[in-house]
Amino acid sequence: MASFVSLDSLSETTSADAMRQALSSSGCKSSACGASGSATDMPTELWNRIKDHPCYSEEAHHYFARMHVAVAPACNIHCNYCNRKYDCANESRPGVVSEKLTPDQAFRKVVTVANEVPQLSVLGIAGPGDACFDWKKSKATFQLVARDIPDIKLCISTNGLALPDHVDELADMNVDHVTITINMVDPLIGTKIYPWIYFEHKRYTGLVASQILHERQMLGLEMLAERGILVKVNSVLIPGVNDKHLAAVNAAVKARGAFLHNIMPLISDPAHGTHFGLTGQRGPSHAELMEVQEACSGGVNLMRHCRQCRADAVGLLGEDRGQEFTLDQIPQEVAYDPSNRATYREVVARERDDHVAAKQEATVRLDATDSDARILVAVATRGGGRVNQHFGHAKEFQVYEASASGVRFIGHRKVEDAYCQGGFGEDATLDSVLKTLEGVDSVLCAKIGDCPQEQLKSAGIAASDAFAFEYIETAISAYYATRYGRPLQAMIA
Ligand code: CLF
Ligand code: SF4
Repeated sequence: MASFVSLDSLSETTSADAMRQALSSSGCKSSACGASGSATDMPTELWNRIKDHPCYSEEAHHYFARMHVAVAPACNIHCNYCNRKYDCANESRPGVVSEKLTPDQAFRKVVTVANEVPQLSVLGIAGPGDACFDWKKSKATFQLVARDIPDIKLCISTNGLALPDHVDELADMNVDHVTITINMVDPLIGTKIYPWIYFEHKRYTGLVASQILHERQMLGLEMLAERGILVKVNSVLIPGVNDKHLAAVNAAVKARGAFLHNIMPLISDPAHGTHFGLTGQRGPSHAELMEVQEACSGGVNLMRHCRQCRADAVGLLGEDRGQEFTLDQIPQEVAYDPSNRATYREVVARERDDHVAAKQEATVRLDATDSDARILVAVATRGGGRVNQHFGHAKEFQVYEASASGVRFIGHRKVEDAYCQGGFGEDATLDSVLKTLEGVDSVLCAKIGDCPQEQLKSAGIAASDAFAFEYIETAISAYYATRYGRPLQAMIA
């Protein structure tokens, strides 16, 4: 259980002090706070700041959407996993290019999306270069949007080199969520990742470059934490380069007040034209990623639901509606209408209360099984925290660990090609789905045909649509109880 910091104790200090106290005395020691936490696990003030942010709260990502605007193309460092033709790979999937926008175009796009996507809660700037180096455009965009949509959360992602120069302005603009990509705290390791940096009108290479970058990242993090701004640290896991080092990164950023640590697998492909891609540097397997996450457990809370989205991503994490909002589809004149978002929030508030009750029931049901079994369950979901997607339509599965002690979110697995193509199942794509599901014991979905169900069974994976449209925790606990517990009827009664 998380240790709890009472609201009374928070009210005796300043907001920033309170937040630091809350982070150091509850969140960061607990596996419940941060990405996987909920209203019952943390101080109310902290929960209110993350509950609608799909990246900072795993629970929120079932309900709320983010959008990125690609207003910041310039960058001041070079990363060996980056090709400057594409978006910043520190926050975005490498190999994708976004349509670059001016602040005015970005503003029109945000208003258009806010009117049409009621789930929208966060505006992020994550490139396509570095949002703090290309500061004027990032700042102008935030100012325009905050003027018309004051309740939208502003979020920024940076490599950290220029960050200390803008911390005060970020605080003044109410930017409450900042991501810094920190891949090392040992500059020697940095030399394998960063060939050069550009700092104070000068280019640096080798150890000096990494030393400067490291110092600026640590300074930026400390300055943000001092001001009570929530900092997420992204680290790109590069096997053989920093895999054994990320636990030290986790400890270092924890000591400086980071709120979350997101360990992202390197995506490396010769077709992306990056140094790592061209020199055969591979990315980690699912198992290697889980091993590093395990090595970091007990430190800063880990984000496990990142989708490595594009610098122009729009929608719930895991879906990308960016192509519906390209510049040619955005009206020249736009006016913000808050009604859709307001109605959606009322509905979500009710749904969330229901969901909390369902989770509590699931915990009781699992506990009653008294079983030693620990299984991985993959869920097909379109959002809302429910098992609500057809097996054949799933482009990703959310993976949970189920045991008598509870249901724990582990991460997601992307599917190269959904099984159902044009209304029919494809054997070729089923092979790739099976590979995606490696190590998973069971699949829960809204519907599955006899044929794929049999093939999954032959591969040792049970599949069921018996819990369609239930909350994920309800479905998993009921499924687990049917396999390992007393008869389901007795559990539910
Ligand atoms: Fe964007 Fe990043 Fe803000 Fe989220 S994304 S700037 S914190 S609003 Fe989220 Fe996308 Fe992962 Fe980033 S899923 S890549 S962590
Ligand atoms: Fe590329 Fe981003 Fe690194 Fe700049 S910070 S080099 S845009 S990955």
